[in-house]
Amino acid sequence: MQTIDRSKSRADVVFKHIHPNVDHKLEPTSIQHSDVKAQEEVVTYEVNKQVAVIRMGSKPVNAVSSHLKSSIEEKVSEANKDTNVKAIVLMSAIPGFFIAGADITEFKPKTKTEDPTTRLPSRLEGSTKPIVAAIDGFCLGGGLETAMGCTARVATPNSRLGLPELNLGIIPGWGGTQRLPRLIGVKKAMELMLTMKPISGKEAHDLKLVDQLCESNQLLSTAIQLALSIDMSKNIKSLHRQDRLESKAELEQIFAHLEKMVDPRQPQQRQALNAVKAGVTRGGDEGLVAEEEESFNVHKPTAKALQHLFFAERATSKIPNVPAYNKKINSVGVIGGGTMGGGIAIACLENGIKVTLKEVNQKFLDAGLERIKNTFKSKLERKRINQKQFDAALNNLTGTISYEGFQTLDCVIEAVLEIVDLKKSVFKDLSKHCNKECILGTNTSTIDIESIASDLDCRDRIIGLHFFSPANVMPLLEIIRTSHTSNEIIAAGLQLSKQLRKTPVVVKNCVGFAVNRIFFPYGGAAGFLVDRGVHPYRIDKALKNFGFGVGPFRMSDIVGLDVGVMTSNSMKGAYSDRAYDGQLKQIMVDQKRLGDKVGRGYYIKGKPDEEGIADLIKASQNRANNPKPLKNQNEFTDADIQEILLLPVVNEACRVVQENLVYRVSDLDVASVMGMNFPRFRGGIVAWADVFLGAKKTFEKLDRLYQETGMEMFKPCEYLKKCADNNKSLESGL
Ligand code: T1G
Repeated sequence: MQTIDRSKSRADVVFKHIHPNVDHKLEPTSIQHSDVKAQEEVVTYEVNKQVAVIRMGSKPVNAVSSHLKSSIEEKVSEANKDTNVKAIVLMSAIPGFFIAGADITEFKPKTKTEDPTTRLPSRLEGSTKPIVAAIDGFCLGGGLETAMGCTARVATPNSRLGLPELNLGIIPGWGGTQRLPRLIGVKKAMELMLTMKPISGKEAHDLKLVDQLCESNQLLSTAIQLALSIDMSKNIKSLHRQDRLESKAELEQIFAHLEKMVDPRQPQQRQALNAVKAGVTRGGDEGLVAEEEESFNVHKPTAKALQHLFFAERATSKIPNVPAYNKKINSVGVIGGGTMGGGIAIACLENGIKVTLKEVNQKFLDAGLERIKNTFKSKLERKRINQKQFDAALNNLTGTISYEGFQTLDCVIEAVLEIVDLKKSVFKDLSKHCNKECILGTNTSTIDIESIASDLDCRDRIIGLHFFSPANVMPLLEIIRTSHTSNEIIAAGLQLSKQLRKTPVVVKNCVGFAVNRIFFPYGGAAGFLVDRGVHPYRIDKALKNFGFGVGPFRMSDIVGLDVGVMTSNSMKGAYSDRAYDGQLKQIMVDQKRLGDKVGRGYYIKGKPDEEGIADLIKASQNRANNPKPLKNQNEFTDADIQEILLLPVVNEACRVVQENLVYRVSDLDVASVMGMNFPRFRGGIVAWADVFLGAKKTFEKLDRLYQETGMEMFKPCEYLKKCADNNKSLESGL
């Protein structure tokens, strides 16, 4: 397996932080990571109209490393001593970024609490001369905390300000839990922290977080003017303001509501709330100490998992030997106007790409076009888009029942029925009607892509572009390369995913690709448990409690049980040894319980139907080959059920690694989170096993299940065994 050389990358530092005992010397590749030199921090100092202008230029995003922190502090101290200087402006030299936060690559588990007054924002707040933060672009986490330590803030309307720390499993640790509530009130401050979504400069100004708004080209002059107008004798520090906090009665209500809102599975949420409460009741100074204590006690596995995912998401598009793709994809042909084709067309249109929709006849074409138009109409009605965006999208849409115009297309994506011969004939046509550079994509989810193109001379341009339903919503794009797909076409696929604002995961051709392949034992294990006497609703509840939006049976209803039977048959065909041949799904289909599309599946319109499915479950149990009950199944905890369903998925993910089908193990974490809604706060399927169980325990648990059941899906694969035997993490890519 090719793996990225992490020796110079920021991901390396984080990886070592996540897996301190893992020696992970990996094969060198041609990937160019931003190297250490590119991270060198440049902080400049100049005096302009008696104002010291301090500019931060630490590429790529002004993440505050310990070095950048001390450089800023040095310059502020210089300005305070400089008798020619009356005030200070802190701004960025990097377009688009004020500060993206503390440097995550420097995070390491704390061994003791630190003095919170040594943090950058407190240092700035201690300046005797006024400091104005001039913000143009991202101002996140430690960046916003730094800006709040300044005496005042100027921002451009489109800047993005927020405290996304909870998304990394930590809490704002540089006074954010203290200063933000005092600047905008507890209610709004907690909302910003819990949603983790940044707000615009304009919204920040409306909330009085920002004192003045101006355009980019006025930023410096506006900041200088504001800085010179501040009278420090009248200034109240953000940490000590009282005037914007809600009344005592309001606060009681707000806190009571927030108590119910925080997710116990994500302890960082409660910890942020604790720190805010402490500050509001005991004052900002004591609040800083409380924040430091809460920061020190964050749940380390959750923080590790989330920080791992942050870098994993950014690594998926780095594929060795893939050249830069300098063109834009302007036009896409979509073959087939059904659910998937329609969704793909919408995704393209939403991102300014022209779409030619092709169908077999006028009736189907009209229906397909109508569905797409209706989606945009509904978006317009719900004010998700404006009239201009609506017109632009529909002007970019054309339909055809021939291949006329296909010569000029940049890319074609086939989304016809899952019938091999039909797909083959489509690609034969495409090889004739498209130009020699056109990307030829198939959205198949079950058919071997090699076989579709086996006798064509355009095999190097054929690629799998596997969207997840609804294609215009789900954030993952699986890019499948066959043994013939060229690196140029992989680059084009990555470019398409970027234009569609999706996260790509590149995977080599195999049945099920990454997501369906690794998750096929999930459904199998669920069916197996039902046949051993565990109720589907009990299983759904356990998986919901784990963090999935819905459990496997409710998911089956949403996807459609007939679709589920088709997919599991194709997986069973390819991986029969590890499949569970349960009958429940087929029995449901035979009873026309196809799921939400007919209003009846395991649930009726989403509501439990215990009585309705009782006989069907019995029928399935009677047909099962080995109805031996599992030990202690009446006492099964949520964790038992979760492990029985998810450990075989970890096992299959390890097989995918063993078979060298992905470029790095963490790609499977991203695929599981983005393609299957695996809970992000568990870090992804492999990281979950690594961080929360460890390879050895994962091996032991699977092996015990294998011994108990004799089912191959539980038999630990070679890769997993090797990691456990060698005391390596599953992410190590051994
Ligand atoms: N530290 C280190 N590296 C970072 C970084 C950070 N905070 N933010 C981004 N990078 C790297 C990233 O890995 C990538 O590297 C490159 O910059 C470009 O990023 C004290 C303790 C700002 C919205 O959570 O959300 O402050 O892959 O590809 O799409 O309480 O980056 O090129 O090698 O994502 O334009 C809180 C994290 C930190 C913000 C830009 N801050 N960053 O998105 O580019 S904790 C965050 C982002 C904190 C305080 C606590 C996004 C972005 P490479 P990119 P982008």
